[in-house]
Amino acid sequence: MPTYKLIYFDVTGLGEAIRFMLNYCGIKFEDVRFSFDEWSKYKPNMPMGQVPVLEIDGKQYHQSRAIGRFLAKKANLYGSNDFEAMEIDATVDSIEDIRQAMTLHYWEQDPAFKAKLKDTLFQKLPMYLDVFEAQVKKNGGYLVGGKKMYKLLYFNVTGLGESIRFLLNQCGIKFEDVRFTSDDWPKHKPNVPMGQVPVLEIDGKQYHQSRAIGRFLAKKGNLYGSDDFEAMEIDATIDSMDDIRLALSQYYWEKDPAFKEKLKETAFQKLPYYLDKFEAQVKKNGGYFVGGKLSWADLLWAAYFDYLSFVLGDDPNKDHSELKKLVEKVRALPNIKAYIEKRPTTQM
Ligand SMILES: N[C@@H](CCC(=O)N[C@@H](CS)C(=O)NCC(=O)O)C(=O)O
Repeated sequence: MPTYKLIYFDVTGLGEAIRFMLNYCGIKFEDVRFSFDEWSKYKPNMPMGQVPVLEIDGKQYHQSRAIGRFLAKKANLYGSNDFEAMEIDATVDSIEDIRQAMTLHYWEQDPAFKAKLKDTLFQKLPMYLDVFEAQVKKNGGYLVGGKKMYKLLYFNVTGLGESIRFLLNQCGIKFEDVRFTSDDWPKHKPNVPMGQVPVLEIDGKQYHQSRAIGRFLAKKGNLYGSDDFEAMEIDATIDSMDDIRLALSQYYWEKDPAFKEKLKETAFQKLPYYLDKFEAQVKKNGGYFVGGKLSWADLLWAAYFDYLSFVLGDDPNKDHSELKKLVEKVRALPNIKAYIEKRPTTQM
């Protein structure tokens, strides 16, 4: 885990947005604050003799907006595409223009010049506020991009839908959790892309395939690793989890007794091998499946817990202490815990 240190005065000013973003990203950081009297001690050691400065693993990064942009990308707060990113840049720059006008006026010592700066500021300010107000109104309560409407369509069970519910909750995305019974299913089947669910609707457009949806949300929630290598490891882990889920599902739902027995044999031969491999992986990665930190893979395994417990009639992780601890840890995450407490009780 990189170590972060933010160096700034003990005021809000230009440092506060960075403190907000670090907290929003869940990044632990040392919040180095000093008084104006102490500034001369720090100044010679800062890249442009100014703060805020963010130190990551001892390397210094400066310019508040460059730092902000870096963190915004990490937290998925930099729009959905290059156009939205440009709108965000423009908005941040306009906010900075008006903040600078305020700062110039406020700190000016010469009374005549201060009055002039005040005039300029108070001529500009209403226009800026009106534009920001209109922008937020137009964008459904946000400065850029607006709020998307999410709707998840799935059976009233955990199954393949549950990890998507976990991801949506973990990302703090509000969604309509549409759950239907098997009796209602024939009504829905003709209206979804491949006649299967889960389906995620975003602003009325339907997206299908649970892993495609999961990957999309994992990227949004910063749960898809730190680079392409970690993303590939997460994909491989998810695919292995799905291999074993599918083997168990095929056996469980098979009606032909002879075939069911055969499928059971195959699945139960595979299961300990998969669990041992997963256990070793979590042990090697400091209590998580990939990269020593929370990812989509951890959420998926914790979400499969209910379905696998139902199919096996037992806790799938009972003989694997690392997996057991991981599942407990994920299910204790504040957003996941709150969701589990309020979700409907289902048969599986
Ligand atoms: N590969 C698909 C599989 C989807 C799937 O098998 N969905 C099942 C529910 S878990 C379904 O829709 N069954 C009803 C049907 O096929 O009519 C995914 O991961 O989304």
